[in-house]
Amino acid sequence: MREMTTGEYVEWYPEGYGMCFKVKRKIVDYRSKYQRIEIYETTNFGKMLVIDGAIQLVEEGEASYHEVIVHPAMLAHPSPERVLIIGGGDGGTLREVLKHPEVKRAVLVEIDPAVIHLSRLHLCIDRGSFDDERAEIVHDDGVRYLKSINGSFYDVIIVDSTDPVRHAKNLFTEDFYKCAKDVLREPGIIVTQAGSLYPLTNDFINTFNSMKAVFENTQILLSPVFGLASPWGFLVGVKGKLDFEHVDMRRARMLDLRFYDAEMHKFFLFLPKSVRKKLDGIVEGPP
Ligand code: AG3
Repeated sequence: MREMTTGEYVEWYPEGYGMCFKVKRKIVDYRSKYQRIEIYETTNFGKMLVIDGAIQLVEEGEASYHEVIVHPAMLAHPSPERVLIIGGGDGGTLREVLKHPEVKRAVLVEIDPAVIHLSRLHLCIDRGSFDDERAEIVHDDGVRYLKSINGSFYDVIIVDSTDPVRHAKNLFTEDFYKCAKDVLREPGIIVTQAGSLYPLTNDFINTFNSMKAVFENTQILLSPVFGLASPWGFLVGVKGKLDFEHVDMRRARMLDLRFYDAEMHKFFLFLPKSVRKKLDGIVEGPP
């Protein structure tokens, strides 16, 4: 259940808690073929993108999401030349991926052209990345796209989707992870947003189990994302051998970042005790 009262935007999470912002005005309210897309101007944190009632990003806080979904995985890979982004129509993930000089090609598969169009028009997120010559935009369903790829092509796959409902549901399944593993070269790495860690929902646990059934090394990353129910969880799956815990921070220092550095990398890998306890036997937590 989500509601809007004058001057406030409230997102209620299904478990009965919420996230709210004071808003000055609504800039966009558009029903595309796939979903309802809204953009608001908040009083203090820039513009906010909302899809089907779920807050996707707030301009002033988006680095705490985009830098985390991108850089740990990109830096764990020795040469991330070919990157696939599924979802990510606002362009934030693409922007961060293209900061890496190793990238030769970044393909963004977004099912809904309206998200890209409205984000480019109203948000200050992509900062020109859609026009980068290394970027290619495809409008397709993520699973269908993966099944259309012949052989192993990508080094890194980043799933920057909405919550696991409706058309995004099949991006969180074992079948999806099998297809993803097939298109990854070795070593390869996949990262997906997976939902809030408080409370730890069955959706989160199911996604973790689906990924773990396919990728021999599966890890949870968390970040205090501003605008989402913090701490937000991300899952990482590794094909072949990559040291995800000790990444090359010299490469990170060359990037122009606001949120991510060596200290934060360590922080992302620590899970709260209660979460570890709940996942006991499923997840190897840090000591
Ligand atoms: N994508 C996923 C955020 C999930 C939001 N869920 C919620 N608010 N219930 C963010 C898109 C940023 N590129």
